Amino acid sequence: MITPKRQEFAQRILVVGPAEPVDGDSVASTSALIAHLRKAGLSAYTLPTVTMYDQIDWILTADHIHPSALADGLSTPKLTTEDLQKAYDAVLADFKPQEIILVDGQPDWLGFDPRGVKVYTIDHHVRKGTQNDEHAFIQPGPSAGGLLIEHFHVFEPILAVSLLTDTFWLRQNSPVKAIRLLAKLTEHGLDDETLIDMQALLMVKKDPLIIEELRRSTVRFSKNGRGVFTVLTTDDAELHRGIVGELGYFARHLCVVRADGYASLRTVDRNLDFAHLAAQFNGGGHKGVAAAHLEKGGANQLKALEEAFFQLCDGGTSASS
Ligand SMILES: [Mn+2]
Repeated sequence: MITPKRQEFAQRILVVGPAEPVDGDSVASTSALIAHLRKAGLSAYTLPTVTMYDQIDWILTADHIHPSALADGLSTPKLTTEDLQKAYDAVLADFKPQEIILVDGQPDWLGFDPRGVKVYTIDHHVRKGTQNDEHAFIQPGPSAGGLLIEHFHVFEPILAVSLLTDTFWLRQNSPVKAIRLLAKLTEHGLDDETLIDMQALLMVKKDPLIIEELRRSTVRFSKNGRGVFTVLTTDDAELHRGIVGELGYFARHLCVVRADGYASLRTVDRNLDFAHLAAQFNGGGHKGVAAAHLEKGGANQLKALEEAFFQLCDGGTSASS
């Protein structure tokens, strides 16, 4: 087993996920690491997030966020912020974190200028290679929370959320490893009641606006019908997420582009590599789940992404069909 080079943490720590995507892994890992560090007598907080989804909005509470970032104008009642830099600067001035720990994202996904405070990254996105030094612990795994369990001995039950959501309920992304790590959590307080409650909270009713937005959107299928390319009229992150979920019932490969240029790519085909495709459009991720960032209203870029996506869909071989 790989032991992190870095063993000790500073007294005042700011724990954050990447600015985007905010997901079950980034939020649960942030919550778990804060709880773990506080139990060790350290002072740990996070920042408001740029977006939040109903399914996971119960995981981070006001208690996790540094009070300086909760001031009027810096964060909303939903504990999100429109200006991550401003929120960070307020915390920097009052709390003076000695270091920032970024969980579940590459260093350049921080989303704000750390103003010289050193950043330590714990991530399971390994496209740019693994790393284990004073700057980062980047190793493959089912989720960033999984790395916290296995390598940092963080056993907070909330990490079950990180493993379930990042493996899509043990369907992909090292599910057997995820099962082993979940088993470890059961030795540290994860019981039936907790796991049932967590899963109930993660399931929310679908928003009927998903159907309306789908009607307004441009939806095109690849020649073989296995891929769908969708351009939304909204940049609402929650609707975008809902539509990605729905389209998964219709196609094996998805690309859903938000009006602000954020694009989600997904496939259930292990022979396709969407991380590589996303990397050509200012993004990254995993082979099966990746995200790209287009310029807002960049018609040429959009066309290029659509062509490259359909080329993969139509040319890519399929393992199971
Ligand atoms: Mn993750």
